Amino acid sequence: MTSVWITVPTLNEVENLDTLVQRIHAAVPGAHILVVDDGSVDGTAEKAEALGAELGGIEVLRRPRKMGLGSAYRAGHAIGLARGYDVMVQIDADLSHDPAALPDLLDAVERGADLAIGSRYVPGGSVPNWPKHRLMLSVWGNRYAGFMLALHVRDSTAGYRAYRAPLLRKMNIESTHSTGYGFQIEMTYRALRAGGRIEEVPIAFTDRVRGTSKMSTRIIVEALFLVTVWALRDRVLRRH
Ligand SMILES: Nc1nc2c(ncn2[C@@H]2O[C@H](COP(=O)(O)OP(=O)(O)OP(=O)(O)O)[C@@H](O)[C@H]2O)c(=O)[nH]1
Ligand SMILES: [Mg+2]
Repeated sequence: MTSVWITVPTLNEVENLDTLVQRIHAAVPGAHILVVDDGSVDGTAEKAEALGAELGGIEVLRRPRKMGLGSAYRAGHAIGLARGYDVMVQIDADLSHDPAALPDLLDAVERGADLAIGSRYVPGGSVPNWPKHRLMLSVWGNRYAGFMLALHVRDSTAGYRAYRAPLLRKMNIESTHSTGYGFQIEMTYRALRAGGRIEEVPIAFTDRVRGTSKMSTRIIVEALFLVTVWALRDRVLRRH
């Protein structure tokens, strides 16, 4: 049977954790959860530890301060790989990514995908609550990244993913430095360059109901800047 390792990055998500864990357990009963907490001040790490003691199959990596989303995934995936898990999943803690879609992502991997992306922009995918300007920013950001890096992926900034271990190993994730959207795009780019087969699975991305967003303009600007740098380096200057 396929073993599944799920990394959940958290920064002050105590209000969402209970529901998230229950829904993950309901969707994929045998999955192991690692909460990577960056010094939350609302008791997220303590809550995660309590849930682990109560339910089992949940552990917490406590880090002292906010180190960024990319760094949280690098740490989480690396531990899952080192422990020999078959599939490494990443999911936001704020319930924007519905755990009920996990079986769809895992089915895609089971059918042969090396990376399954929970995608808002393939037929059947949606973002029901976003205001028009946010949707446009995301859609055009994705088009820019797709065009510049020849990704052929509709939603390369998506954070809801399942990686098969051999691909993740080939991607040398520890040598990435980006964070936020830039990190998701870099990982997509690396997956393709490592010869990975990517499948996009439609999801509905709902806005967080509880807690506060950590998204910032800086993260968007960083992503656009990095995409431009990678494209110039690899495509225009043809240095591979
Ligand atoms: N460990 C860790 N987790 C983080 C960090 N920044 C954000 N997160 C978590 O990453 C997930 C996504 O962050 P969000 O604040 O929801 O950002 P977003 O989904 O891009 O933006 P929204 O649409 O506004 O929610 C959530 O589970 C956060 O708690 C960080 O620096 N470290
Ligand atoms: Mg969110």
